[in-house]
Amino acid sequence: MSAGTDTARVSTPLRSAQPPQLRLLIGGEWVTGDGAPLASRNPAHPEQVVAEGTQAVPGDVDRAMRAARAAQREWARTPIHERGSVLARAAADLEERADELGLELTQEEGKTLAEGRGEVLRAAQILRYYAGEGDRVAGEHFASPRRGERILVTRKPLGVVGIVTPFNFPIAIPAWKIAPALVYGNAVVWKPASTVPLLAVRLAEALESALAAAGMPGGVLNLLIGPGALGTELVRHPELDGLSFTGSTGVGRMLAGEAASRGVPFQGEMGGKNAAIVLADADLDLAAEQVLFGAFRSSGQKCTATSRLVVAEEIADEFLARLAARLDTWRVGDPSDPTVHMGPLVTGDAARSVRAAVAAAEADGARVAYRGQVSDGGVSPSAFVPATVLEVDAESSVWREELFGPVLAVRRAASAEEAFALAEDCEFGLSAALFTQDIATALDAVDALDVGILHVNSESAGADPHVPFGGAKKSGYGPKEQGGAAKEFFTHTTTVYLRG
Ligand code: UN1
Repeated sequence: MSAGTDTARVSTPLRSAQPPQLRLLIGGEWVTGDGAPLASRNPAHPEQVVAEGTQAVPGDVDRAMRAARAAQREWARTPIHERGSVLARAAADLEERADELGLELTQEEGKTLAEGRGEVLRAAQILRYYAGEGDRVAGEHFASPRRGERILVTRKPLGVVGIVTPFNFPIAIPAWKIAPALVYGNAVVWKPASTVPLLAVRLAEALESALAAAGMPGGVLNLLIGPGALGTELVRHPELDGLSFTGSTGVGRMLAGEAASRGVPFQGEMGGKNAAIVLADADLDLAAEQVLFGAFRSSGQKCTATSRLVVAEEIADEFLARLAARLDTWRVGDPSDPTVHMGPLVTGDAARSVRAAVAAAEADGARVAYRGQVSDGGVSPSAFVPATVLEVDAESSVWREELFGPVLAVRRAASAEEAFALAEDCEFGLSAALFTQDIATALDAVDALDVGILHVNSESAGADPHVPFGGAKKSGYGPKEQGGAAKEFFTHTTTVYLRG
């Protein structure tokens, strides 16, 4: 942090007359972007501007990368316990402001108040987990075949890493990338989704204030708000030492290709088309509750959301009836109303494309097993999609393509083997949920399903910070995230042959 830099918060609370102003963070300075104007809007009330400002221009990537490079060495020389303390301080800040930031998240992204506040607290929990890394991280020590020698393997940061994050967890996903990047001694240039810039500013404020309070140089964390082209600029920058991305498979593979052509390590968390498999022996009430949570919380906008259901033929009608009964009590409306279970999608455009996919599937013969309604009349309907359950065949696009909306595609299976085969009939492999009371069947599923995450008797979404997170097939590329997997990605090793 350069002397005299104002580290006070740059934005004002949401309910003031003026919406909070968006700023970029480059080299420890909060600056106005030279790019096009940007306003984030409340998808439930699109006339409400949640935050506004201007975007970064491609040249800002170079400024941010240079600032990160200049700061990285000193940051890496700082003891890991001190780096961890910076994260703990930012976590405390987020916890203190969880109500305020949770409401802003709800207003900017559209998830419910409980989900918004929960996500802020989850981001704090992730920062706290990595804050403790100083007490855990260890190298290795090997015996040497030569007398008088020991061999040590020690871990070092990659250097300057790029982080590119999606809209759907505007603060938790950035936290679970930025926290390990920082604690292992990397400097960061972060490009969040431009639909959720205010929450990005909020996380960057918390981290930058904590960095400044610890006397760290400006430039350890840089925030660039702007269009997708900034991500391309980032991956092509000669100073880049690693890139971590969450988003669509198409963009991820493009960035992975660019990174590979420059020899830059890449970590990609991409799409999902996750199946819940409900077998005949399942606890049907539990399964109905968990399938509902998995498919419809956050309006289905999670890469881990349940978007396919494979249900055993003999209980299929009964199960769909129980799911429908629960959906009848599922309130869809203004997500800032605490009695509402599901809000809008992130934008009207996102909702339009999901509605179009559902209409196309119906025209192709999909049968509507359930369609809910928007229960709250006070919202603008453009960004809303009702909870929808469709019975489909194997060719249906809603069975194959990731929609990122509250739509569940259903097929019936005659046996557990057929159910696993239907679930596997998919190009994605992020997560799956299996509902059965038979442990042997559960163990069969571990072998039969090519997924990164398998839930037995719980919903397909969710992730803990201390265990690996990531997918197979089109869902992932490169090392996984979280826990020890994050250490693998954000560090490399030096093998030291040590003779006295
Ligand atoms: C969760 O399931 O709680 O983009 C997290 C996503 C995932 C994160 C899922 N990377 O939805």
